[in-house]
Amino acid sequence: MLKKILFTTALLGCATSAFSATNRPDGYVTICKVGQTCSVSGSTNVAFGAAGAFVYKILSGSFSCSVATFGSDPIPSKSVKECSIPKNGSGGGTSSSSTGGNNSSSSTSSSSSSSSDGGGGGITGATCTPNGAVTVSSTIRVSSGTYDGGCKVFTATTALGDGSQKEGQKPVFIVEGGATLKNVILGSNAADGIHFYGSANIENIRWTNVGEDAMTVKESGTINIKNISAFQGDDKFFQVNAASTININNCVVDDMGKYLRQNGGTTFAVNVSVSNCQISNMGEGIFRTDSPNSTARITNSRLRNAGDICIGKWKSCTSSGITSY
Ligand code: ADA
Ligand code: CA
Ligand code: CA
Repeated sequence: MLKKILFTTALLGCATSAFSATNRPDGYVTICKVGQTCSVSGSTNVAFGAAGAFVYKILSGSFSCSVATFGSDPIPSKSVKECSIPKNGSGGGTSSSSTGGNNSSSSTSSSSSSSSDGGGGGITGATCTPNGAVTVSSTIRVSSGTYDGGCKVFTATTALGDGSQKEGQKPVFIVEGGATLKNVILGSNAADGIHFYGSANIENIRWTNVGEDAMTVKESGTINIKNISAFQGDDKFFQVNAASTININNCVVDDMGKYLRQNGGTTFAVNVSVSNCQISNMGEGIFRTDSPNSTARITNSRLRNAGDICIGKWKSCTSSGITSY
């Protein structure tokens, strides 16, 4: 919470600088503007937009800062849009005013507003473009079938919590009984995120500003998660409070204390498998447990400033196909 207050203060302090503070997400720095060619040193989650509305795409090398590159226009009413990258993420971008479109390192494939694809080994994270807003003052319960959020931005009211580090906040969504939640953007107040009771599936979910934590397993089950992005947590991304099997494929997670924490002092078995993820800026690390019965593995993923992969007494904790960037 303190970090968020400091961030906000810092942003307010910058309001008189060349670019409006809201032309990039919190914690991002502008590298070029629409119509320019810019470049990043490695695959980087680039934000494109203005006035608080952004689309994101993982790009590397040189690319054109344009609607074509990102596949959609997050805010058609603003002609000046900016491309920005996480401040302490990529090794910095350079920009040039050349508008020549002869670079091809970034594809122009679209990220349509309802797509939930991703897989296939690529790391794209979530692909939603904001498509309306929903204010959530009581938890949305998904108990069967599929709940399609239509890429709307779901923002909690204080009836659920304030998104700080206070325990006891309510989730924005509960997913249970093998149901599926997809195509959701969690807005500036994500309270206690998404809770799982039993088996559940989620896909194409973006947390713009993780609240107390992003996801919690509350009752045992198998949780399948794909195509997600999450930013700006303070402590935990994924809190696991019951024995479970967790599969995560294709994620982009930046700026948390840790990626996954089995509830402190518990010894039930959690089996977690993470693939095709980009994880950056974890204060402590990736997997933490106190349980000698739990297993974790991460494969085919990219890490930057992600701390230790394995913390605590895992039965086994392995990694392969890891690159740092
Ligand atoms: C902390 C707390 C637990 C539980 C957990 C959570 O780890 O000690 O009791 O509340 O957070 O689920 O957020
Ligand atoms: Ca907690
Ligand atoms: Ca919590």
